Amino acid sequence: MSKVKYIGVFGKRNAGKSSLINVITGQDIAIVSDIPGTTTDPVKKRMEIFGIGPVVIVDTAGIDDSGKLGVQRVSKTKEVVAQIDIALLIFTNNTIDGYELELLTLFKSEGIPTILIHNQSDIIPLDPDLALEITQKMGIDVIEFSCNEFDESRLKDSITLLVSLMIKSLVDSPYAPKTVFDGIIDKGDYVLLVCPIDSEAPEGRLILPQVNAIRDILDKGAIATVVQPENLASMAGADGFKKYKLVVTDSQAFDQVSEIIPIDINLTGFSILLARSKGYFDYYLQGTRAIENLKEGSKILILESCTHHTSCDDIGRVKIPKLLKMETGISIFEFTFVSGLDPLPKNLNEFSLAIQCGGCMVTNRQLSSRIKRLISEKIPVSNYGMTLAYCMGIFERSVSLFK
Ligand SMILES: Nc1nc2c(ncn2[C@@H]2O[C@H](COP(=O)(O)OP(=O)(O)OP(=O)(O)O)[C@@H](O)[C@H]2O)c(=O)[nH]1
Ligand SMILES: [Mg+2]
Repeated sequence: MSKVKYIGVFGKRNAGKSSLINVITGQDIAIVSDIPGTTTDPVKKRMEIFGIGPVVIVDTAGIDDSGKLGVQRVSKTKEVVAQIDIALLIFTNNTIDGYELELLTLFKSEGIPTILIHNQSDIIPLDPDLALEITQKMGIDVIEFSCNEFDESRLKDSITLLVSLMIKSLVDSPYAPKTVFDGIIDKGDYVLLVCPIDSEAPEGRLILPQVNAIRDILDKGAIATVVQPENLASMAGADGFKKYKLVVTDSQAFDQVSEIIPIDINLTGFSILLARSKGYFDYYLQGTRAIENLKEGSKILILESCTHHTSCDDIGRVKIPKLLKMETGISIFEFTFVSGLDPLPKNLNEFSLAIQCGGCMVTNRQLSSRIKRLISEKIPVSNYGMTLAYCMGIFERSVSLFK
């Protein structure tokens, strides 16, 4: 999965998009001129921004371009929207009209964090009342900028402010990849990982969520103990499991592990941590609680994001249907399965619940576009790990540490 962030720069012709890119990169990368329509095709530049890491900045043609070729350029500019993680929309002269509003609506519907940059403020300064109104109404930050700022330290301050807003937006983004244990463990903490090695475990290796967890524990300077469920009982020290800040188990061993690990020790599952790192976690939490509203004949959508992992296949197609029936006492549900990146069914509004797999094989963006569709249709969404935990009666326990 690519960690490079894509930053799109948009605005009318001559607003200063290419100039801004040159200023941010400190290089003469993009052609700048006072002839409107200088940039014709999206131009990508890869660079490193301190605090964000590797990024690709995409310069675009002006959104107010006209004529036959102009219309084609504008449609190319709009195609860029599907690729970006953050949008910088440049405007001047305190003017936000239909062109900017159309883009703002598009960014909003795509869930793309946006920053408005009032450029050429050396000619006409930003009206602070307008900035306040935009921020209050749309929740978007507006900054005053001038690419022609000759005072180096002032220019540097403006760029620093812009970068800090970009970092904030990326962190707030619904698909911001948090690392597995962000905000949960610190340096020196002990974490106990329960990884069953049974017929479903892949040959000679661990599965991706387990590997990611171990790596993140090491990155954070914490200490991992990795154990199979059957060795758990004999591991309890004189103080039980008190030294562990957290126990993480494969969801399938929830039952067994929750019986051994005392109730005052934090316990969660790999798939729950994975779901949290991929965004929409609160939506999954609510969605899982919708299991209690299921009725005889309710339609349930099972979303498998990979097509080849046999153990996941077994969880989605066999275990979850069986456990849901046992837990709810309802014998008839109608299950529909969607594999890989196949499109969602057309009759979405007929479903009472969707259950998404951990999504360890898809990008956050792919997962996100699917979840957003479900949200817009108001379909509750749970995931494999949370549903298994719910059916085993330990859902609230497995998510309590995130409250
Ligand atoms: N005074 C002033 N001029 C600026 C500023 N930013 C850009 N310009 C000038 O505005 C003109 C257009 O700048 P560009 O960066 O080419 O604008 P653009 O948005 O990329 O334009 P297109 O590629 O034509 O869509 C150039 O002459 C720049 O020198 C600024 O902050 N202040
Ligand atoms: Mg340009």
